[in-house]
Amino acid sequence: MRATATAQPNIALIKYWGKRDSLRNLPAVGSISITLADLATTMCVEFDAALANDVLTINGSENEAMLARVSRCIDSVAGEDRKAARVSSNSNFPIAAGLASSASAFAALLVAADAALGKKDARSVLASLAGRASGSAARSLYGGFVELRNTAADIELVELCAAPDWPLEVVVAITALGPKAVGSTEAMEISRKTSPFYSRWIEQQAQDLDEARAAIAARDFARLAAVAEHNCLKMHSVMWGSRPPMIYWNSATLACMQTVRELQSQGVAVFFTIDAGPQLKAVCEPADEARVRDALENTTGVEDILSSGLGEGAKRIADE
Ligand code: 2P0
Repeated sequence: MRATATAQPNIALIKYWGKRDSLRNLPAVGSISITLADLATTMCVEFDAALANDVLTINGSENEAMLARVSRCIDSVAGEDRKAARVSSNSNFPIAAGLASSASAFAALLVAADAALGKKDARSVLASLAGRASGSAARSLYGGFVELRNTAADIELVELCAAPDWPLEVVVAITALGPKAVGSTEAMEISRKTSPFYSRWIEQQAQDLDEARAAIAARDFARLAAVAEHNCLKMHSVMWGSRPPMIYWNSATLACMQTVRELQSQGVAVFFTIDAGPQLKAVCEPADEARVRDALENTTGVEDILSSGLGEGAKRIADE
């Protein structure tokens, strides 16, 4: 009753921000993301009748803070009447760095728990359960360009384009490490309750999704760049207009945006996106990766750079 799985974080180009059902963690809007290749979380789950309670280890240290969420996620696939589990999670990138570590963690957790139980649930079922644990985690079950759609009572995931069919690179400029002041779950609720822009955000999402889907189908970089930057800045406008306001950027985030603008003016095919944190993610074509990386590395306030191509969805791997 032991299995190991790996999953990569994903970066939303058309963002998920807001919930229509907090209890079931159903998003208010659809979203489109790209799954990364080189950053990964590996999760090992072992059910053991000799254990009294679930035990969670993250990067080698026992972790109490995330344990309840992890246990609930295992219950969702195993049922509550189950053996306790020993869970160990290892990521090759900084967690709490605004890189959606919860997405790769819960996607890998569900694949590993399902395999350890010998259940062989469909990917779509695991994606739906991952979404209950963390909205963005549903997308990490799939690779390449992934759309999360709302259905009447649930979500469904569609792989719009496999990773090798449109190779892009993501360069992440890390401007500050450490946990965010307000977590996404709480921030989304504050936006829903207080931002005067929230209802327009919800109303306009379908047209941004249509535009991004068409750009991806046509492999039209400029078209995707325009709608992705627009959607990102619109999401942040919702946050800035909330009470209290939620400003996740720092001065280096803005400096990185300026760097991307300068690269664009020099004819480089690159665009930025920013999530609920201060890191800037620059998306570009592989031929421009070194130039984009170099420009961001030399931007004031950038502490570290990570980069990755696009990869596959969560999968089981051999036990370590
Ligand atoms: C996204 N974010 O689409 C958006 C953009 C942050 C900004 O999904 O409450 O950790 O656990 O469902 O998935 C981050 O929120 O939120 C997120 P919950 P999650 O990637």
